Amino acid sequence: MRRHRIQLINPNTSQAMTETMAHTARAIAGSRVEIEAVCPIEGVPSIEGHFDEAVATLGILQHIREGEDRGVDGHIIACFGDPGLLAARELAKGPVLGIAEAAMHVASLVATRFSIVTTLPRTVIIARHLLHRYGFHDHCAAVHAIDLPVLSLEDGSGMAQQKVRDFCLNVKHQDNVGAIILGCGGMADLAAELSDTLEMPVIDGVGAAVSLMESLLNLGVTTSKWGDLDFPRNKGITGPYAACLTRPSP
Ligand code: 5HY
Repeated sequence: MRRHRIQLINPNTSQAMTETMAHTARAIAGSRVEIEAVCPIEGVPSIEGHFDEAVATLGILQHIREGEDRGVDGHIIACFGDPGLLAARELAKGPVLGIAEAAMHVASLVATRFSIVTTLPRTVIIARHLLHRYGFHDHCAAVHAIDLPVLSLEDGSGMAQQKVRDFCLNVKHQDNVGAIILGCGGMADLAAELSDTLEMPVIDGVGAAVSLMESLLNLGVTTSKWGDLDFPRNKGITGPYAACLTRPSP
C-alpha cells in the first residue's frame, strides 16, 4: 500500500524550528507516513502577531501549491495561529490541518476543560479568536503567555523550555483543567516529557495534527470542494499570489 505523504509547513523562516517540529512529527507518524518538512526562504523569522501572520501567508500558499504539484496527500500548517488555513484548504485537494485546531480537538476528547500555554502576551488574543472560531471557547479555562519571544525556544539556553514547564505546573494546580495545550509549534518536543512529569495530557499541535491527518487519510477524507472550500475562481489574479493558483493547463 502506498505511503501517505504529509507536507509539514512551518510558516516562519526558522530552519531550526522546522527541524524541531519535523523530529516530533516523524516520531509520531506511522510507518505508512512520510513527513516532508518545509519552511519559506523569505518571510518572517517568527510569527508573533497579526502582521506576521499576513506576511507568512504568501509562503504558506506557495508551499501548498508546490506540495499539490508534487502530489502530497495532506498539509499541516505548523503555526499556532493557523494562518491562511481556509485559503490553503481552497487550494488543496487533500486535507489541510492547523496545529491549533488539531490540538483543541484532541484536548477536548480527553478532558472537559484545558488551558493553553503560549509565548508572547500579544498572541494570546490570537488563541482566543481561534477558540471562538472553532467552538472551543467554553472548553478553555485560560490562555497563558510565558512572555518570551518565539525564537527563545531555539536559542539553546533552555530558559524558555523551563518557563513552559513552570507555567504548566502552575496550570495543573491552579486552573482546574484536565489537559494543557502547548501554544507554539516550537514547543512540540516538550509534550511527551511534560505529560509524563505532570501526569496529565499535555498536547502539542504538531503531534495532534499528524495523528489526525493520518486518520483522515486512512478514511479517504479530503477537503470538501462543494461550497466555500472549492478551488478559487480564476479571475486573472496578478502579482506574487498568482503562482499559488492551479497552473493553467498547457
Ligand atoms: C508558532 N508563532 O507556532 C506561533 C505561535 C506563537 O512562529 N510559530 C510561530 O508562539 O505565537
